Amino acid sequence: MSTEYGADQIQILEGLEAVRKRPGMYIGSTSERGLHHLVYEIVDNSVDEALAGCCDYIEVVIKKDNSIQVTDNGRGIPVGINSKAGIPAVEVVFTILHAGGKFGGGGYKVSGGLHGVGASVVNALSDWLTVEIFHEGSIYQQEYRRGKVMYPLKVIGECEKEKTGTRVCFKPDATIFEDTVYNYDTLKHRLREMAFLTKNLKIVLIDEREEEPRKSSFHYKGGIKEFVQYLNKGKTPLYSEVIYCEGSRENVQVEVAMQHNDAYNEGCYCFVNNINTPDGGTHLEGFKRALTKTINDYARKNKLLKDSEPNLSGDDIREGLTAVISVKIEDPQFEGQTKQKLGNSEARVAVDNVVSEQLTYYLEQNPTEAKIICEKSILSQRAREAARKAREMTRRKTALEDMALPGKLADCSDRDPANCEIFIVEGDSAGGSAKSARSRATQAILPLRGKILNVEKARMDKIYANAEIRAMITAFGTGIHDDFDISKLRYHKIIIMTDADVDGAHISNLLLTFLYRFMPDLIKEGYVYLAQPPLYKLERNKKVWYAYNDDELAAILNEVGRDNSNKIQRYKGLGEMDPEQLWETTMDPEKRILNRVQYDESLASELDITFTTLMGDQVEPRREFIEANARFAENLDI
Ligand code: TSJ
Repeated sequence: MSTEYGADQIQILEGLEAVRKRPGMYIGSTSERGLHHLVYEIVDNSVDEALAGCCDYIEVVIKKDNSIQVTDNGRGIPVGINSKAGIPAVEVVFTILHAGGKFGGGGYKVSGGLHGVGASVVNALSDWLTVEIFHEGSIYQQEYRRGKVMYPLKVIGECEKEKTGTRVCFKPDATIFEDTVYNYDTLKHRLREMAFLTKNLKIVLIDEREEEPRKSSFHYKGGIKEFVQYLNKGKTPLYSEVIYCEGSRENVQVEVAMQHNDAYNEGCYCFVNNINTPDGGTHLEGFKRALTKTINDYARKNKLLKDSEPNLSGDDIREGLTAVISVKIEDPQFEGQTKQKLGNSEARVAVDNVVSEQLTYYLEQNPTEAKIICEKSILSQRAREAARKAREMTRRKTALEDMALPGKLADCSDRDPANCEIFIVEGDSAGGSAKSARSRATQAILPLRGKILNVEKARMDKIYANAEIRAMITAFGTGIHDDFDISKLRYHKIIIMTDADVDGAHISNLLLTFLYRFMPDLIKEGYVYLAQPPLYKLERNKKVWYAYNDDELAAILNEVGRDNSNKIQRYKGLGEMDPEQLWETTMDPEKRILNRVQYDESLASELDITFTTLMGDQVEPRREFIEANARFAENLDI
């Protein structure tokens, strides 16, 4: 190392050394999540340049060795000497902790979100990093290893004077991260989100690891308006235009886009400085308050709601609503256990003001849409009232009959939920086989008849009245929605067992939709599984093999040899197996394969799309889903 380093440089190294010692403090974790966070941290800087109006193109490349290259066409990180540090501004950016943007021309970042710690942290956690700046006809370059400067900033070539921008390449340090393989879909999801949130910015993602490079390109002229259309894909909007409000109050920039569809669930997605806040916070509160008050005021003023009728509740108005709320704020405060909830009270006021003012104007200008929204809300209010009555009846009943379990349930005898599992089985005949095959102490069987109610297409009152749904609710023991209590769960494994064909996949997805909407915690806490019945049985000389997919069958055939004494049976459904086979292949905890259903918070908006795509009226997207559905489940040999 150079001996010419002064006190300043030593301090710098200590700063970055601290990052390497406790990476979790700076990027949350060193798991896959932290690894991807490095990319977002760099791209955020280019997005800030776009927000400043100085950049409209960002390219992210995953290189063959899992290093990352980010290029933008912004002004280029300043290369002039920073007077305070006595080194080029770009070197400050990469070597001084928390330098994020507070150098040079001023008036820079709004960002600095959850872990908005900047480029120096990425540098500290990279095996190597290089930066190239295109500025006034010259290409500047500097390189670092594990945060340490390799040589002073130098000019390595010339470029056209008009070409400006920044390119950063880095390779995450394999001694710090548990895994250094990038996931294309994870990056794709987040970059798409960033493109929606920054209108007119084009973001391109390229994966060079495969022979045939993959490429995704995101460019949305309509910004979050297009985000709402994307989220409503596969649903039927109640009016054609997305409603859009935009404005600035108390130093908070507010953007809201929304549109109702004919389904019954609400989806409000909130962002602060382009970062998702799944737990909501003050911006969401401001939005809800404004929406509820504005719609009620309009409905009363226009006699759509009679004086004798009660106000519409927020839930009524948000039934079937898809909304994106995006605020940009100087100093965001994050609260709650996972720091995913916005705390700044000025955001509440700002969103409330902007939405109240512009939505009132919109309703006055668009009476047809206004009427549709009010009427949908009134219908919801009536259905909610009917559902409340129905629910009270179920409650009273259960209190009286002491949790009367459904008649079709073959319960297990063990009373410790941790030992118990329940199989939700499609059809009475498979249910019968499962009942005789099961291990009675710990395995319960609940057969469901034929078609399961699609909860995306039904209102509360109908859902509560549905026999299959009531059977599941009482069997699980937890209650639903506000009454949900996971400590009352009667089985720690809820196993969906359906035929290994398209109909079976459809039924399991109807069941997953129900669980996702009514008992999401069961999925979040990992209690829900998909059974995996075999597709083939192979017999030869009284010996039997089972194959769970085509590759396995091929492998078995290779091993035992392909000749005429092989008897291959393709199972079309669970009903074709006798109880013994069903036990051996699908239910025996010692031998079976279970797939745990995944719930990824950061994918909530995507999940929503996938579920509705499947459940919606359009047949094409549904088929696509069934084929792609594997990504919900992770293979577990338990
Ligand atoms: F994170 C990072 F620093 F490594 C990084 C920054 C990475 C990438 C890919 C791009 C950038 C970046 C920074 N792109 N554009 C900028 N812009 C500035 O730093 C900049 C340029 C000019 C002025 C000015 O006031 O003239 C101010 C700033 C902040």
